[in-house]
Amino acid sequence: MKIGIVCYPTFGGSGVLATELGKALADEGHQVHFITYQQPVRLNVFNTNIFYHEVRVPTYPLFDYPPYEVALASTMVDVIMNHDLDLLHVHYAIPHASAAYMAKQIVKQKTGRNVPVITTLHGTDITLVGKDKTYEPVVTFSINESDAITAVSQNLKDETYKSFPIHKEIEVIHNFVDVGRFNKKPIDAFRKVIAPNGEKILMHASNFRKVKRVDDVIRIFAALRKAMPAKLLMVGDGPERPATEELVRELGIDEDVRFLGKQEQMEDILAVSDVFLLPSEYESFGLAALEAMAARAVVISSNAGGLTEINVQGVTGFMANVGDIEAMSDFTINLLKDEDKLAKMKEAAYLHACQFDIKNIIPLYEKLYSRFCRMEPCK
Ligand code: GMT
Repeated sequence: MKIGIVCYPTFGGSGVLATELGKALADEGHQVHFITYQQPVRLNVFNTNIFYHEVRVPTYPLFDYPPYEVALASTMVDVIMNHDLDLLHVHYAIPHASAAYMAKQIVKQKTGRNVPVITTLHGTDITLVGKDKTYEPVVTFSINESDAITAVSQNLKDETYKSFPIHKEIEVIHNFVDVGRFNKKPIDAFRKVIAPNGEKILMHASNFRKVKRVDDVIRIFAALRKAMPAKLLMVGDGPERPATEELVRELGIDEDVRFLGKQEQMEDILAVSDVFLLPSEYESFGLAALEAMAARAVVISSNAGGLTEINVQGVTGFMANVGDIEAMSDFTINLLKDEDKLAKMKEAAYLHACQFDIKNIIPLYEKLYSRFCRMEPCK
């Protein structure tokens, strides 16, 4: 099939998922056209089935806010018509679902063709931004007008029905991970630099937004440091980073915490990590935690949103209520003091992540697409 994929090209989970999906579909022989304002960060391969179309947003002195959605819809029209796309798959409702609706109507008027639009809901497009009154009517309309809607977890599906008058079926297709990529041997030299005395290594990765509760990560680690030597790797960047770095200095643990900024080689960093901390206020799914599990890191997280659909209490990790720093610290300390338990849980995390392997999830998307195939054979 010829599939158009629209996503945010940045480090966020929705962009990562959409890019990995497109790459896997291209490997399966589909022609994949990415339509984004920038080359997606994980689109770092050469594949003759992959095409990238940049959305250019010309500016004009009159525009305080350049009309990105109009430029995006126009680029979609151009790509659909010139590359004869079979369908559009948009990731993150705002503004991708409404731009897709507009593009669909334009193509219909010009050619009579009804191009199917599939919208995948990822999380904050529903739970934070989408609910805002400023966006809600357009979000509701464009979700309802999509030909198929998927959500990355059961929790997100439930949240969507709770918050928006959606009258269509939302299908749950869980996020996935390429287990083969993350199941890597640790690079000894890297481990030695980070933890020269064999200290345990903890890690957190996010966009450092309030919803991630990054200060809880630091406080959990500070409690652990009182009990035993350890190191913490903080991966990613975002608005909360300066305050987090300040907290680390205030708590006197700056010798043991490294801020690595945005990183592409997540598999190498995860491979040396024993524990992954994700105490978020909300996660529709928690793709970063799943990638950590595939790399054999035990996940200590909150029990918010879809995290309970991937982290298994006492088996692959441990979960506590949002903000319960004490419970998350106690578990971390007990775990890291017990080598046998740590080894068992690391293996269990890996085995559980295998259920979400890319090989199991891609066919679900292909099955969904095949419902919209035109008369010619698919692929
Ligand atoms: O976590 C973020 O703030 C980024 C956001 C995104 O859209 O890139 O992530 C959301 O989508 C991911 C991929 O489906 C999910 O794994 C994250 O849990 C979800 N984030 C939230 O719900 C806060």
